[in-house]
Amino acid sequence: MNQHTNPDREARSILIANDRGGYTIPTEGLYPYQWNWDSAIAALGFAQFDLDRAWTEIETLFTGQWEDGMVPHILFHQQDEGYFPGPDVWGCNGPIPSSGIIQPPIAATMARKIWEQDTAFGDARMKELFPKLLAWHRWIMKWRLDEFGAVCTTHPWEAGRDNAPDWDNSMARMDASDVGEYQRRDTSHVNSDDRPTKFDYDRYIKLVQIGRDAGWDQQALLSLNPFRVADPTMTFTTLRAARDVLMISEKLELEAEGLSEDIEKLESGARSLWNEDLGSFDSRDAHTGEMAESISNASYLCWYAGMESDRMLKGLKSVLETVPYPVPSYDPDMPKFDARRYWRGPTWAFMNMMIGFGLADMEHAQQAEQLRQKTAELISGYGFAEYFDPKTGSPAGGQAFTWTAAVWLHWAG
Ligand code: 2M8
Repeated sequence: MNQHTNPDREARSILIANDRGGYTIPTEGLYPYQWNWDSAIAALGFAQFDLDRAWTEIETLFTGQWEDGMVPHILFHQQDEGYFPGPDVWGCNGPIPSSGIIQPPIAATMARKIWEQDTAFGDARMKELFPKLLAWHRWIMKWRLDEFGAVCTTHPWEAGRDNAPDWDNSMARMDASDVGEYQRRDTSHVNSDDRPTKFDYDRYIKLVQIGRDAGWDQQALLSLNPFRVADPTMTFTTLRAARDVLMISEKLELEAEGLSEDIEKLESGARSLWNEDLGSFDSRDAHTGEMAESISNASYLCWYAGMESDRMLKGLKSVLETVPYPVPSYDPDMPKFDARRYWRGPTWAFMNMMIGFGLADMEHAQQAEQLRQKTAELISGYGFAEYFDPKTGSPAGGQAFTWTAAVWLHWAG
């Protein structure tokens, strides 16, 4: 452990150093573009010392919004050879070169927090942003729901938990034998043992090819895309965003027709992800109906979405007692747990923060505080890494990472 003596200062300098003018890259080298949910978290970090810059982060993200309301998962503002797949591989036609998928819609929730903090200009900035937030919500309701009202991810990158065990069975059913040659860039920046495997990467790229060949036509992709999994990340974040958008519309007297019905639909969708045998919220393959049997950190986002669960609380209490640096992205008692391989075990500080928001909102103040303190210990002890080994705390992935710095400033520190 290497104590970081002035984490406040360090966190601010990371945000400033990763600022590319109106948007923030997750980390130098590995991720040189604007990522959707990373930006929403970055905005919370900026809000602690520069509210104007916080709004700008989210506003820049929405400059990439497609005409139909979709907000891409990556905006390629400036070409950079250090990342693959770049804009040419995605072949999209939005207002800014971008990817063709989304990420968990947390922007509305983080924007609400900034709006509540900004008593001077908050209302004006929010009124501008609001129709864009609503359009994105409606796009998700139109294209991503399964028959039960749960929200699907159509690419492992869409849920943001790239190589989570949740997708293993669905990925194994996919044929990527004709994906062709390509050159990964991620493993030239960080240790390949900490990254997704080639088996997974072939399928990530194959899915991009399928989307591009279909011109990112969502109607066509409903049948063409072999990967469609209803998952807790997409479902809980969409539900929470819908609640926040509704609340904002009421306060600012803005039109938001149909939102209450959407919330009801999403609540039943969220309940449909409950796996009684596992005792957890889980993912479900939308093509086969098969549950993934995965307890992940996304399962614990139920409170963030306003869903109470005694079983989840019991599970979380045990994780807080038994795992030195919680919350692991995958249950350490399960055979597929891997302490360093990305979303198959490691702890992610920003996920902790969102779990913490939910716990605090639903009157589990003690667990929220315990999680906050443990996250603070992790960051002040091991630095601003992309993610951490939940058993030893050892840092992994990219360094000087934007969302870890933002979490420190807004919540943990
Ligand atoms: C990771 O995902 C990107 C693809 O989107 C990658 O591995 O290339 C994930 O951890 C994702 O959640 C995150 O938003 C992104 C940037 O930090 O990196």
